[in-house]
Amino acid sequence: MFQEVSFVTLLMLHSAVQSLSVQASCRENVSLKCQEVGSEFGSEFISVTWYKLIHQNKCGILRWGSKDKKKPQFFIKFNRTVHSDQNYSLLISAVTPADSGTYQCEVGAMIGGQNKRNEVKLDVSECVTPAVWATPTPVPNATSDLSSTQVHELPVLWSAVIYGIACIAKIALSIISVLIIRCVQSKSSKRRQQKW
Ligand SMILES: *[C@@H]1O[C@H](CO)[C@@H](O)[C@H](O)[C@H]1NC(C)=O
Ligand SMILES: *[C@@H]1O[C@H](CO)[C@@H](O)[C@H](O)[C@H]1NC(C)=O
Ligand SMILES: *[C@@H]1O[C@H](CO)[C@@H](O)[C@H](O)[C@H]1NC(C)=O
Ligand SMILES: CC(=O)N[C@H]1CO[C@H](CO)[C@@H](O)[C@@H]1O
Repeated sequence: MFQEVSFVTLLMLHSAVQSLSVQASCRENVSLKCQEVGSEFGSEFISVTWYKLIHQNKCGILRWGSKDKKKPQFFIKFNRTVHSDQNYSLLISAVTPADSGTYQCEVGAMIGGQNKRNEVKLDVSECVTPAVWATPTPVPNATSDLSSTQVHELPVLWSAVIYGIACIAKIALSIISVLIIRCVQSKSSKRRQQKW
């Protein structure tokens, strides 16, 4: 009975993905550790691959293969420049909130062994714009200036509309009056013709 229980817990330990959370601030250089390497397997693995989970899909980043464990190969699809760090760590320099997400390190075992992976959740804090940008124009005054210009712009807009309406009215009036004059003229000329 005891043996069965320990066997079950062992299975659970093996299937569970180790998860680690890493907090980083904007523009920091972050090195994500592949915990599975070196601890249990030693050099008994054939590959180490880093992935990023994007919309539940594993997107390959880089892989150290069996041929050359010193030089990793980079996946072209992953369009963010990263570097390899010591002990199969993933080095992401100058991180931004876009780099936040779940990264997976997968260790390919030798035949007969078991592949292992661990997960690292990276959370990058919001980037604060440098103070240099904020100093030249204090914000409260800028907003009050904006609102005052909006207030000024509204009458200008209205006077333009009214002016436009007045113009159209004038044009319409003159057209109507011209038409009336012509109508009257043609009627009177017809009358004159009838008279003669
Ligand atoms: C991050 O790494 C780059 C070189 O890749 C270095 O120039 C820069 O100073 C590092 N930044 C920090 C905050 O360590
Ligand atoms: C990477 O690709 C995504 C879309 O797949 C795009 O939004 C992003 O701008 C790209 N980044 C770079 C650095 O090319
Ligand atoms: C890499 O692993 C070796 C052996 O486990 C250790 O001595 C060394 O400090 C590690 N290097 C880094 C940068 O973690
Ligand atoms: C020109 C002007 O209105 N300056 C003001 C900007 O706002 C600060 C504080 O909000 C005031 O102290 C300034 O007088």
